Amino acid sequence: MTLTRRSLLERAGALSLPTLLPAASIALPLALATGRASAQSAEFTYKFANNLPVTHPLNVRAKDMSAAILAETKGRVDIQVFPNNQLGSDTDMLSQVRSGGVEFFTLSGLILSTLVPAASISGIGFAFGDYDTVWKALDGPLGAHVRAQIGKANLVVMDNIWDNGFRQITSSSKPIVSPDDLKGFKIRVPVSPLWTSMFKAFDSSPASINFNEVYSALQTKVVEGQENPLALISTAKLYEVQKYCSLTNHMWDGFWFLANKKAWEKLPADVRTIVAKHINAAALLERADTAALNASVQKDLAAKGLIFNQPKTDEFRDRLRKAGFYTEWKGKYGDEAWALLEKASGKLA
Ligand code: X2X
Repeated sequence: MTLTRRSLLERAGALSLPTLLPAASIALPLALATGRASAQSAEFTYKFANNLPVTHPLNVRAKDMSAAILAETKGRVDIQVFPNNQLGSDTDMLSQVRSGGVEFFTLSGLILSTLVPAASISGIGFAFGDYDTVWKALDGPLGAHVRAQIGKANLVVMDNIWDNGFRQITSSSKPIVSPDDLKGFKIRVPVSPLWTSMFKAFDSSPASINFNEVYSALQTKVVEGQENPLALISTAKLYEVQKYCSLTNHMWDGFWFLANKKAWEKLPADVRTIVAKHINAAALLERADTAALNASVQKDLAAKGLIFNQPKTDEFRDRLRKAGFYTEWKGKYGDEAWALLEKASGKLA
């Protein structure tokens, strides 16, 4: 039983290691193979942990980024990438980046909102219709507002947010065609008050589950469905345990690149400049890769058996409005932050 579950999870790249294991004891054998001499000799050997499969554009670009940083710092900074929740769930990794157990971590603003409430604002349902609007807001005043709040929580955040994408709803039980199909629907959501609130507004039964447990939760039918961008439904092989995919585009999601403050400040100023430059440049490349993958992978997923439908997304947005979702969250973020959002999104509440 244990072995079967374990092997299935490993296949999905969803294996979570016991979180009680000290990170250091599992760090070396699991480090993403970088194809270069690991820098025993580096002055600063830092860990970058994340929740995504090794084949996701974020990890592909992170690997190149790490090599570029090692080269330009002349071997002084070695950033070892730990993909796929190898160092724990998002909840664990958030603790670790705060304590210094890992030096770098990418996290959805919505999950970060458990620490920095303002950070979930970019995930408000149907706020952004396209990527141009997303980047204008997140590279502009809305992003600056969120980054300032993250800074107040004693974390360092890089300027450019990385892309996860526009999220779609998958299901093993039935296609989601109209908002009524979400009534009572058992759906996994990431650990975040905004996500839970949004699906409660649809009268669903949302369950907060970290990403490292999603494949098995779907497989064992603890939940009927989940929602994620196509790039992740593909790279995390969620199509193996889901039948339907509804192109709701109900929200955009991205990852802030966080650093432990002490570890960051330990780097000499000129080294920090080099490291930040490469991280931010990699973010822009990753955005392009992820958008391209999200746009192109549907055919491949359909060939693997996922059945797609295109619902009328306005109906879903109207349902949120009627449920008072936008008014409630406007109240939580405050008028000033909400105005920054609506400047990009147009009127929501
Ligand atoms: O947990 C998820 O669903 C994921 C991978 O999309 C996030 O990190 C929010």
